[in-house]
Amino acid sequence: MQHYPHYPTRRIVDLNGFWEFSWLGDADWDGVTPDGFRPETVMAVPGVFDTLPTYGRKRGIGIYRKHLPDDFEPGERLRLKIDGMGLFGRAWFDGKHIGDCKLPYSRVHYDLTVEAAGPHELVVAIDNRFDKKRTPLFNPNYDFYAYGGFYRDVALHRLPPCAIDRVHVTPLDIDAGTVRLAIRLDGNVPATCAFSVSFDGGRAQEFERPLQDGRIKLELTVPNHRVWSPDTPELHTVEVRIPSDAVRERFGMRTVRTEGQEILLNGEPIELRGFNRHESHPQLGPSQTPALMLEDVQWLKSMGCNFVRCVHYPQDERFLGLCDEMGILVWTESLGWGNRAEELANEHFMDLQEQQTRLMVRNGFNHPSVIIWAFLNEAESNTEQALPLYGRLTRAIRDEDPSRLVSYASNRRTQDLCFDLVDVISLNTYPGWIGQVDWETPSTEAIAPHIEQLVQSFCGDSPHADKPLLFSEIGTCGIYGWHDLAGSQWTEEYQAEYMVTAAQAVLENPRTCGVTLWQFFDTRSYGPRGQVRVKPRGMNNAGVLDEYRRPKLARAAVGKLFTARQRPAHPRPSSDRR
Ligand code: ADA
Repeated sequence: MQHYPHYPTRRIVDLNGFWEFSWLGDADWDGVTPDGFRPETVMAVPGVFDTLPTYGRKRGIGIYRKHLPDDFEPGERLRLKIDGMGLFGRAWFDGKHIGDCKLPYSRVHYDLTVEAAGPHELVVAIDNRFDKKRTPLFNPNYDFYAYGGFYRDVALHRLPPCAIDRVHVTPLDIDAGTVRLAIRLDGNVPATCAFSVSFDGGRAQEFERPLQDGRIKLELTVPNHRVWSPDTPELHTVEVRIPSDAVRERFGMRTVRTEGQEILLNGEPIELRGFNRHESHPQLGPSQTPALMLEDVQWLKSMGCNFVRCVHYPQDERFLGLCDEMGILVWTESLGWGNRAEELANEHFMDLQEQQTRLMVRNGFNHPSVIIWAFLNEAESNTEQALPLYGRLTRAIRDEDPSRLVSYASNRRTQDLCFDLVDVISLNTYPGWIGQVDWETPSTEAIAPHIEQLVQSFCGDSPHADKPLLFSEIGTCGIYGWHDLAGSQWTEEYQAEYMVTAAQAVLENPRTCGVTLWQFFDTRSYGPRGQVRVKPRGMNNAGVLDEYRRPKLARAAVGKLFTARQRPAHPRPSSDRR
C-alpha cells in the first residue's frame, strides 16, 4: 500500500530504524544541548521508550541522534517530517536548533537550509514529563497513557527550490465527477506556474496559472469517476507535476452533509455503527504497526461496523488510509480530554488547540473516509469560558475545510452551551456505570429509560431538535476471561449484555443517527499517578477485545447486532422522526 501524499521525484531519506540514544532523566531543559552527546544505547524509531524494560515507568528526557548522508549541498533545503511524537520535542540539525514540538500525535514538519558540507547529524530530545508550559495539551489525568518517543515515521525530504507542499482535493459533484484542486507550493514560488495534472495514471493535462498566496485553485472533471461509499470504497489518484517537483494524492468521490436529524452520505441517510478506537498496544504503546492497523480494520469489518471514532488525538494517516480502502467512515479529533474551564480560556492552550486542529484537517484532508472533524472530548462546554475556544475551533475547521461535518463529544447534556456551533450533537453517557450508579437498578435495566429521556431532551422545543444526534460514547467494562454465573459487574457476560442493550436502545431510537460504543479494545490508562482504584490493571477495560485483540463475549454479541442492521441500509421514513 502506497502512503499518501507520495512525492515520486523527491529524494527522501527514511529515518526509521535504530537511532543512538541516551537517557537524561529529570534534567532541566536549560542545560539540554546536542553538544557532547554520548550514546548509551540505541532506540527504535518509530517507538516509545516507556514500553521498554529499562525505561518503563520513567518520566524524563531521552535524547536521540542520527547520522545523515554526507552529500547534502550547502544551501540545500531540507524538510524534517515527523508523523507523530510526544510529549515535547526539540530538534537540532548540525548543532543548530530547528524547532520545538508541543503538539503530541500531530504530523509536523520543520524546514532548514544546509549551511556547510558534511558530516551531518540530527539530534532530537524528547520529554515525557507533564508540564503546563511545554505540554499543555496533555494532562496527567487523561485516561490514556502519555508516552515518550517517536510514535510514527520520521523522514527527511530533500526539497527542490520550488516544491509542491500538498494538493487538496474537494469533491464537488459526484454525479458529474467534478473536483476542486487546491495546489499549495512553497519555497521559491513563481508568480505564474506551469504544471500538469493527471488522474489515475492517465493522460496529463497541461496548465499555466497565476498563484495567489502560494496557491492555485482549479476545478476539473475526473475521467471515468466512481463514487466512494463504505460498500464501494472506490479511490482515485491525482498527480500534479511542476518542473521541479511532483506529488501524487489519493481521494474518493463522496459528499457528506446533514439534513434535519439525518447525516447524508452521497445524498442518502446513513446509520453509523462502530466503536471508539485508541492507538494502544502493550508492547508498542501508541506506535501501531501496519499489521496491527490492518487487524483493527478487519475486526471492525467483521463486526458489521461502518464507522470508527478515532479518539482522543489525530491518528496515524496510514490507519485513515486503510479506512479509505476498506470502507470505514471516520470521526477524527484533536487532542484533549475533560479539559476544565480555566484551561479552555487560557491563551496558550487556545493557540495550541487551534494549531493542532488546523494541522489535523490539513493532514487528513484527502481521506474520503473522514466525515467528521472534532475536538475537545468531554471538556467543560457547559461554561461561558468555553465559548471563545469552541467558536475558534469550529471556525478554523470550516475555514480549512467547509466540505465536512463538525462535532465534539459532550457529557454536559442539555447544560452544554456550545451545541449551536456544530453540525452534529454527540453525547457521551454511561447509564448504570460511570457516575450514574443506582444500587437498586441493575445497570442494564437503566440503559433504555436513560436513553429515551436523553433523546427526549433533544426533541420538540429543544433548540437542537433539528440536528443529527449521535451517541459518541456508551459502554461498560469486562475483564478478559472473567466469568461467573451471576453475570456480575466486570464479567464478560455482564459486559456483553450491557453493550448489546445500549447499542440496540440507541439504534432503534429513530431520533439518533448512530453509535460508537466505548470501546474497541482495552487500552493502557494512567501511570502510577492515576486513580488505579477505579481502573483495574491500570487499564481501561471497556474493550470488546482485550489489549492483544483477543475477543471477549461482547465482540460476537455486538457483531451480531451490527451485522443484522447492515441490510437493509437505514433510510428511515421521515414520518418516524421526532
Ligand atoms: C469518558 C472518556 C473516555 C473514557 C471513559 C471511561 O467518557 O471520554 O475517554 O475515559 O470516560 O471509560 O472512563
